[in-house]
Amino acid sequence: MDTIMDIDQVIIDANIATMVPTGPNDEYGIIEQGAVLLSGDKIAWIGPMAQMPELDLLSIPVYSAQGAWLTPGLIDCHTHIVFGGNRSQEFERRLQGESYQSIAQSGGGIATTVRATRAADRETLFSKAKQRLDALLREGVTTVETKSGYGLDLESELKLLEVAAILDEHHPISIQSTFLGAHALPPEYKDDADGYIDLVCEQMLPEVAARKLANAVDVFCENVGFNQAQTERVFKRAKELGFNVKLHAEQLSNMHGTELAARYQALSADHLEYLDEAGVKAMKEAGMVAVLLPGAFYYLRETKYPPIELLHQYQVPIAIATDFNPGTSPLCSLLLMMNMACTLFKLTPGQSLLAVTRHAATALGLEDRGQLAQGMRADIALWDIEHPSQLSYEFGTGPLKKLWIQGVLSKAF
Ligand code: DI6
Ligand code: FE
Repeated sequence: MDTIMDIDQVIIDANIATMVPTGPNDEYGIIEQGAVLLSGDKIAWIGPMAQMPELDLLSIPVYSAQGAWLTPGLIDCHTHIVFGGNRSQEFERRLQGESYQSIAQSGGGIATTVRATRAADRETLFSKAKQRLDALLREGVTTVETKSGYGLDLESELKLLEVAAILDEHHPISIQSTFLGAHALPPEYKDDADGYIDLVCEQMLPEVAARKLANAVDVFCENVGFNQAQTERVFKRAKELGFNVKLHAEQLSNMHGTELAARYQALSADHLEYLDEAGVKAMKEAGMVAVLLPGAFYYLRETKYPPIELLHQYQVPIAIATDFNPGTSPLCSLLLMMNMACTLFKLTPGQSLLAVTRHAATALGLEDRGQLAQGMRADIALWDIEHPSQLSYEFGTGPLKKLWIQGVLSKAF
């Protein structure tokens, strides 16, 4: 048997949460007393040890999980990890009573980060973003999506995407880049949002496409961001250039951006606190993923909850992510987000693990990861836990024991 000869690593004596559900009562897809056979960067076989194909184990590295748990490597499907500076002083102002919006109106907020990002060199941007990726890696994260959007001119947006490409090359985590040129209005285009959208569509998008610097295109559709018509112009151009699209939608108000995103077959709509039933229905019909961001909800002390019940009722897949960014979610922990998704958004621990594995992969249009199954990427986390619900239940105990990314055992442990 060819496949068996190609096996180069074996993990035995593991309890496995495959995240391939076997029925309505098994959200984890559990294999007890299981084994995984790796061939290069892929999973060649997975199943109960009792059914494992015969192998010459003396010639292959064998890792015993000693009854600990394997899950797919976690996926953080919405972040903004590449930017300059930080906004701790604006945090102090917020604590003294100023609102996020009023700080933005006085020239702070995203504009503060744009100034710091434009001034930063590639090395500084790289080393700061690397620290954040290292923190996620220590929590079993193997894929991270990151957006541009703090440069807001051609050169600075390209700089952010180039840093993301260098991180992808030099860091074990797999990086998926999203172009978010339409994040906010830069100072040069104050009072001329349509003029800035011209720049995004006519210069930035073609350049990003030509240099293959992003997999997807996102827009901040909001009363403090861009309106429906502007969002649609970006989506049209992005689709012409072959990009997937996704949207920051209904975070602070209901702009009906989600329905627009559905018309453009967006992969996901993200945030969604102000989403209504028509929007949920549109997501279902378009096969979109709802990406919920409990860190931003918590950090802004939001009181309007995303329509969780409706999302469940219409069976819209839910993903969760850190939204790591300097303004509304400086929280670099996906395990914390899993806990918050349960405590704040009433997800079950099983739904929360699905939200950072299978559904997060779908939100990025990636079919080769997010589940442990034959043929998938060998992105595998080994946890010192007694049940996968423990990943959402407790926080701060560092339960990760080992991590394989594309079959390579990470050196961080
Ligand atoms: N929504 C958010 O929560 C962040 N961006 C966005 O579109 C906020 C970004 C920031 O304040 O820096
Ligand atoms: Fe975001």
